[in-house]
Amino acid sequence: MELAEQVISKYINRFKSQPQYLIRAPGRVNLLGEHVDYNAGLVLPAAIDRATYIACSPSATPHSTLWAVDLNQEAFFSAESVSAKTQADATPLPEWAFYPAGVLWSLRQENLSTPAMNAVFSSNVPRGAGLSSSAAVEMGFMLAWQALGGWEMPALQLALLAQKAESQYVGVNCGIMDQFASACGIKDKLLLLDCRSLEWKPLTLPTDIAIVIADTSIRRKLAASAYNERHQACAEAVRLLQKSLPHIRALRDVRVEDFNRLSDQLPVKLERRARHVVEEIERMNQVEALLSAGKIQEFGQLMNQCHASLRDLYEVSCAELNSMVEIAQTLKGCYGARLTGAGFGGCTVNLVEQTHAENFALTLAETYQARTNLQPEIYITHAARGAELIEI
Ligand code: NG1
Repeated sequence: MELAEQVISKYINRFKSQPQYLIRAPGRVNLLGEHVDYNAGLVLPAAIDRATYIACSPSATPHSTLWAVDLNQEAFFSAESVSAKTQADATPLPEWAFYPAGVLWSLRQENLSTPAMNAVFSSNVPRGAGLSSSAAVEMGFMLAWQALGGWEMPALQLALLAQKAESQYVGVNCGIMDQFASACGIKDKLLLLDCRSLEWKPLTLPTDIAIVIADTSIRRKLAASAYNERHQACAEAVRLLQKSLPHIRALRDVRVEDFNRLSDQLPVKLERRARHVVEEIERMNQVEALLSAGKIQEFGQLMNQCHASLRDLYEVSCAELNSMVEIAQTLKGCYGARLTGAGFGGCTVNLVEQTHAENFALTLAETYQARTNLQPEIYITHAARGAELIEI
């Protein structure tokens, strides 16, 4: 049974009625522009064909009741209780409930109507794998409360409110990329987003190129604190560079030549972190021209350079991600391979010639398993539409 049908049938069993709404909100994969969204740079994500599905209806109780099918846990909370980060009976919110509770908190700050709901949800975006399972949950509940509250807001505005939930309520000081991609995805398109102006445009990959996701099966540990630490390092680098470049507001504003000239003003570790960002933003400046001209080989080279930089300078890779990338880069038909998302475990993204994609996936899985003794999951993905209400 499809996941959408499963959540509907579980809803009917649990709440003894038909759900009023069904929502689908996708995860995302990022092709290039990693760890630059919170440095005001450009990113290139696509929504993917894996998503969170939510079946929901208004509730007659004063609190919302949510069943997370994948964890087989329920939480119940109200607008008042989430302000105190608790459930309606004052017990602590379970960790997974911070995402929907954060959405409720963020919407209440805007004084938007957020009626209590009964909801059942499930996701096939792997958790902690760099594919934005959290943004999928957040965007799903954004749409749920939008439908139940009877108000409407542009998708990008919803994404900004979801980002606020993640950074100020959940406590991961993230950029806008994930929520944007989940909200604004377009079928078969990559999304080139300027994280400063929030202007964006769809870009097309040639039809004979496949996007292959390879899940190392390693899940992140302590990723939130390491992520926040990288964020702080970038802010600190800006502060130090401002002594020579007073006009800069973010690492986006530092040109590679200026950085090279001034890099010895930064402590060694901070220099490596900032160099990744400055050079990655420079790589991103080439993307539109390369993709418009169909120069996939050159684009793939940028992906490979990005991985090396995340591994050696930003230090967010791990042995398993490096193995997956090294193997992929030797295989026939592979233009580029790199870790995707925050890193510290999770998935790689690979651009592969369509005719070689099946073989690529098979050989990559076999070789990775032989080398690491771990069972990876490898799949060919397609850029998908963003979060939406589905007719039931
Ligand atoms: P993932 O991999 O989904 O955790 C994180 C951030 C993004 C972005 C990337 C790195 C969250 C929720 N999202 O993505 O904003 O900074 O890392 O490019 O932490």
